[in-house]
Amino acid sequence: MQMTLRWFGSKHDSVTLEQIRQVPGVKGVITTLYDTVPGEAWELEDIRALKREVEAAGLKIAGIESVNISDAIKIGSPEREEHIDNYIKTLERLGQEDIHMVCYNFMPVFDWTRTELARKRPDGSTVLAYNQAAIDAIKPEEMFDSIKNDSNGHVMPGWEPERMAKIKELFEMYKDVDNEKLFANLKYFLERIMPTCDKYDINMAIHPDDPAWSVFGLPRIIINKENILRMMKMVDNPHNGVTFCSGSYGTNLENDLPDMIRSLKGRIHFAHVRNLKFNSPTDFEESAHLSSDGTFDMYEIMKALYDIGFDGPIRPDHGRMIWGEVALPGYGLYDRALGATYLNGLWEAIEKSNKR
Ligand SMILES: [Mn+2]
Repeated sequence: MQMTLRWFGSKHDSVTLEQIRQVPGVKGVITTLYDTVPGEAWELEDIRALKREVEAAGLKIAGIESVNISDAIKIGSPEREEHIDNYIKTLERLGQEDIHMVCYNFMPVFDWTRTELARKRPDGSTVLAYNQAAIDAIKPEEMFDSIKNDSNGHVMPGWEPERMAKIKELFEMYKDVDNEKLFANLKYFLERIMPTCDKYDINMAIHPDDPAWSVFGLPRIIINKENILRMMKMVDNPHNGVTFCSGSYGTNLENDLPDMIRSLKGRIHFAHVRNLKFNSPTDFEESAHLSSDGTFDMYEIMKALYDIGFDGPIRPDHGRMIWGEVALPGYGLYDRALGATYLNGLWEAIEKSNKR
């Protein structure tokens, strides 16, 4: 595996490449072009400029998170043809620049949902949290206001104001899209892009839905072992793969995370590893990475990744806000650096004990 951190670009991120470079074992970043619009092709020159900037700091681009999928592609409306053609152009240009992993998601309207961005834990740290009762009590448009007011002045990825201004319109667009239709539209998209992925050796890594169940009545398909294996079979190409995100699949306590990892051997192209602490099955918060601070056995998760021969990029995903840091919620430097170091330690121990 290659340890990485997500980086939101010099324009948006309070964490610098120079800081990331000093986290032990981190050699790459996961990033994207933040000013692009889903459905449009990325310019080669913009990709090159991003690459130059990252490489000048002594790091490499280990993958893109995300090249976003337009609503037309998810809904299956006529503009999807042009949007998929543009997606293919983006993939070709990434491949030409030696970038071979692309994360994306196929969630309608919301990329991810939390009800609190700064829940205080007993140690004084603040974390992102989710409470189903809070979701049930509000309308989607109110959800956006609470995210906006809670995000330390940053624009949260997936919650851009331009997009959220159209929220009612978005719900209307998805009204005829159920789980089966979403599966069919995903299959259509993947079949169109796979020849390009084969040509440029690009691993597509779908991110699970977060939380792993329907919110506000919207369809959700990338939520459990059964559905993800269905997706792997429906387009049976090794480039059609998965981002294994423990914190997203793990929102549903019925998901057996190590078992899911083992069943996806050869198809996990990217891993997000973090822990959650459950206060009840429908109320959880993002704890420190350490097993004993949360609900998951992080050793078993890393062991399963090791056992299937996982060699792709991995990142500690979200962290707590600690030591007075002010940053994008979930994406401060300090706790993610602790997370990376802990995961590196687990990996070293697993590797060495396996070789004895
Ligand atoms: Mn994730």
